[in-house]
Amino acid sequence: MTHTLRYEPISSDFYVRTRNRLASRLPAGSLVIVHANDVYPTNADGTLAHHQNANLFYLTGIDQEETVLLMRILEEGRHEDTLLLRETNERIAIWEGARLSKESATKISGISDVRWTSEYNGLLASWVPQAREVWLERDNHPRRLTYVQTRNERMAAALKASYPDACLKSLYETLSEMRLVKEPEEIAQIREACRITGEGFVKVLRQITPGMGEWEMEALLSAEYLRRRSRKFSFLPIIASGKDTCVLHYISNHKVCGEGDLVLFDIGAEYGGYAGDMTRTIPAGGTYSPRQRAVYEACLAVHRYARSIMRPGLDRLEYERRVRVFMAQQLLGLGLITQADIDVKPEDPPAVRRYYMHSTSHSLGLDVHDVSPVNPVFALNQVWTIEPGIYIAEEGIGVRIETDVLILEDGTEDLIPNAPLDIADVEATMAGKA
Ligand SMILES: [Mn+2]
Repeated sequence: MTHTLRYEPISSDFYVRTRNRLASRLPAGSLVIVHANDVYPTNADGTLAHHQNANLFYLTGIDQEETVLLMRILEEGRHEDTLLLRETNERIAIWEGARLSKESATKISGISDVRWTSEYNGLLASWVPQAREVWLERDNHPRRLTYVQTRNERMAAALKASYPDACLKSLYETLSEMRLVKEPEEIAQIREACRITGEGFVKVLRQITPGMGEWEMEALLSAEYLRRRSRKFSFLPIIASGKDTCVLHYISNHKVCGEGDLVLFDIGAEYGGYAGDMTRTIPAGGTYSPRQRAVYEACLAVHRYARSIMRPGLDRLEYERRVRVFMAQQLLGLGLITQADIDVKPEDPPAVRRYYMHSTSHSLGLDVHDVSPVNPVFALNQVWTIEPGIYIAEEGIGVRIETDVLILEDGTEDLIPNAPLDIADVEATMAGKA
């Protein structure tokens, strides 16, 4: 069988169920409008690669620019869905390759009413005035960039101008709640993204030697990911040696690593639109120094503690607080903070943030930092990262250890079990003994 996509797509049943669930959460008389993300220009006639709007992909499985989903919610959650596609023609086929036909779009999404985007304005003219509420895709993430107007925001503004009486609502909260809990089909995709992420890393780990460029390690990883049918890194990879292990979002990957350096890899492969996300911190020369070993062991103890308390029913902010309390003891043991620092506020010592300035866990899914409510309660079938770090800038030692876990009834499953975690396993892998 020939693949039409690089990845194995989720079956249309999933997208049908997802739209049913969304419809059941919205009042009758609602109109839902979700657009694809824009293709962003660079310079001259250049563009960035298209990156699909995660909510459109979540509701349709369609990974093509200029796509629009319209849903009309009738009584008792019944709904009529329409998919609008960029009309394909011979010229587009010659220059860019075939675009989706109406039939193939139906097969992917389970939506039978597929039309070309030329019908869009006519449909809006008849459906918007009838709708009691118009629900739009808005990115309300507190840390989103706001200096670029997204396609969804631009269309929202145009809609407001054309239909000033329409009651516009945001889908953000509802879709964030839905996406926090993963369906079995999504877990399978994330599992594959994580498998690729870990397997590719282990292959590369065996080839690292002092004198290698961070960019060379990035090239090796990219090859391992792409040959496993990932389309790209799920985020810009951080491959930081020496003092840059303490730079949280170092992405230039331009240095040569030295004999005694640690190298921090914060990397992930995407698969079928879903993200993997892992961090390992390894000794370039194959053996940790005594101080590097002590910091690594402390970070690993926090990692294990965090994993041991993550379970259904615990809310995220309380979890993060407990991890910081545990971290305080490790920082004390390393001589980085004092008992007096802890005594200032034992239930959440502020001194911890001197060496550990980010949070331990974020939800993972279609987005690397997946959308979720502000303080979610951990529950079955959520996927979270666990990524404590200790950053000692004055010593040039930064260690972060991250894996992705699926929340089970009474604990968690590590989705990247094959990447070495213990010092002995890291060193044995690098020595070619594991
Ligand atoms: Mn992460």
